[in-house]
Amino acid sequence: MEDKLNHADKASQQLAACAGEAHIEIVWDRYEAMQPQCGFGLLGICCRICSMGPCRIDPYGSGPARGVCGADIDTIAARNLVRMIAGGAAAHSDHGRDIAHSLLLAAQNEDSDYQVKDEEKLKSLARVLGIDSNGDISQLAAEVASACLNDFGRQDDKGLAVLSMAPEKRRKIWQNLHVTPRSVDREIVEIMHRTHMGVDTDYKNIIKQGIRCALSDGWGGSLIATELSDILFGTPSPLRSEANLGVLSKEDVNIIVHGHEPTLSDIIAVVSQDKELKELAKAKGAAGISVAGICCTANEILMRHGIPVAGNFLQQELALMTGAVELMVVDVQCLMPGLNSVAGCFHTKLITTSPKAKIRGVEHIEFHEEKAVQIAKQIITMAINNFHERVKEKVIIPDHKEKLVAGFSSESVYAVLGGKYRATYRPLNDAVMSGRLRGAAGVVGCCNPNMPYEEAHIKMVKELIKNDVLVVTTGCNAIACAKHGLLKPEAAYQYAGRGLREVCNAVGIPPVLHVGSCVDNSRILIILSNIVSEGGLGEDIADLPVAGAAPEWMSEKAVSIGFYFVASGVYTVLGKPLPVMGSKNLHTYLTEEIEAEIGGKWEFEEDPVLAARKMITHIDKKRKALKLKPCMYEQEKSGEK
Ligand code: SF4
Ligand code: MSK
Repeated sequence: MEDKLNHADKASQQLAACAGEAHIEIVWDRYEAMQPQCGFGLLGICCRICSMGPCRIDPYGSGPARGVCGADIDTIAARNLVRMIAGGAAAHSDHGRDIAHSLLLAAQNEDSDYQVKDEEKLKSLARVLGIDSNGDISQLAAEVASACLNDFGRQDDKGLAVLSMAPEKRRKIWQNLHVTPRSVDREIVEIMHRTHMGVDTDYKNIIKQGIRCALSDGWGGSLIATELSDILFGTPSPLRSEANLGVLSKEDVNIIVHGHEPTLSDIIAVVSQDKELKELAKAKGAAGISVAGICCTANEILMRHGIPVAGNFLQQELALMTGAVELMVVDVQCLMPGLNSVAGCFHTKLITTSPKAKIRGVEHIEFHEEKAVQIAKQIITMAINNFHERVKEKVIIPDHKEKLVAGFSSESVYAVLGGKYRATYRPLNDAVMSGRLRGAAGVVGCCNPNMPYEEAHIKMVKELIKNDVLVVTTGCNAIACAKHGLLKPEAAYQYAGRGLREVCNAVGIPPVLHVGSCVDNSRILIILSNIVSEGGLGEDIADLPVAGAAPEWMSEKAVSIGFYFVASGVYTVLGKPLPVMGSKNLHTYLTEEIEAEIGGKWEFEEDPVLAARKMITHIDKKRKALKLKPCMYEQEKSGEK
């Protein structure tokens, strides 16, 4: 396990060692026990879609070249891949649907615990959807929520209403390729249909549907999740906070919220400030109540409330290893079933809240929007009442945390760059055009025990900012960057190239901008769209000097995210490859041929510095195509080297 944690933050190293000493099994132990993993699975060439199989094709030609039904290696790999897209798009989009329902409920019930927090954003989305934005706010919220819900189950072929937020040229490309998403649910269903035994066998045609489904996630379900969350919970603006396991408190009742959805966690963040609950905590011997987050639920409440982040995906069990967590409440996605056994070694109560995500043997308190405050109070009270069970001798809170600035959104980027009086992307476009900024990169995604923990995230981001590439980040990469000090404005002095440093200095931003949770990758799409509309950098996202990466990806959601970036025209790099390496044709299609059709393509590169260099080469290629001067301080840097 040690080699996987050599580059990890000190808090994770310390608690992983404690788990080892106490013989408490955590994710890295289970990963080691699972070796060697199935080569056919890794290469994507095992099919178990029907019961004539499972069928495995040997890519080196020994053994049958086709499955029992006659499916070849390309068909099998493509079908497996697009089913991953369907899984990822479903997760994001179901999240989006739930937020739309929450907004509708809030609009219809004046006693609701939720209310519209960003009326301007509501009106602006209403205009995008062709809804008259004047009049009563509740009425408007209901109309917008209904229009968004309609995008999940439309039966016509007109395309999602929210797609109008994409640049026109891009939408035309999708139309010509027949990949314009028609409805969010339909594209997921159609993947499941097409990949059923004996339906679509042409690997390129299968990938086409994968693209349509991924687009229905990025420009549909995820975008709806982000836009409506901002309307309901507030659009983030820059704020300060802290990250890493050292944010847990020795004296307070510690509550960790984990998962992805903001509906309960946002209320917990607010209700934890309740005077009566604070007094109850004091009466039980605690100094107060501390809330901290894990994974994207953490990002949601960090962005809007400045609630500190305890950690990312691979730290969920480590957080419990502190022995200082009274209660961990989870909603959906990225929850390790192994949490329960670690919690069982301590006094920690683990609570599930979504009917979609129960864990056997774990107490379930079902969340209902209609009783949001009541349920939040019930959960916080449980945590307070559990404080006296904390065993002081077992408490190990690492002395490691980092300061950060988060809360960037497509709107706050406008305001930060353009100033209070003239919110605009012009300074950003000008900085790119003058060569002060070389370009921008979205570095996002999970962490994975199959790679040294966070090494690729940090090395890649540092290499990019050193070369004047502004980085925008979400999800677990954002938390990794926070823990390693890259979300502080001061990081620009330490790590950024001269051009990026000048830009960061001028507007007081870090060289890495945290734009939110996994669904908030849609913010990156909107930022790219806004840069195109601002003018001077081409007419389409594919023209921009930008690139994307998920250096330590793990989940199906990352596959869907990657595909919607590629399909939006972005060169996108993964650390470990997609499970397509068994199919030469599919691999060549995704990493080479697809670019001519859609403007973006995949790259697989495990070395994070080399991967960053490839992204920079791509960015330079795009600058050249736009006839822009090379990066302003390039000469100077080559002198330094
Ligand atoms: Fe085998 Fe074809 Fe069935 Fe897949 S669909 S398991 S390749 S017979
Ligand atoms: S939480 S999907 S491990 S980024 Fe969104 Fe992190 Fe990946 Fe989950």
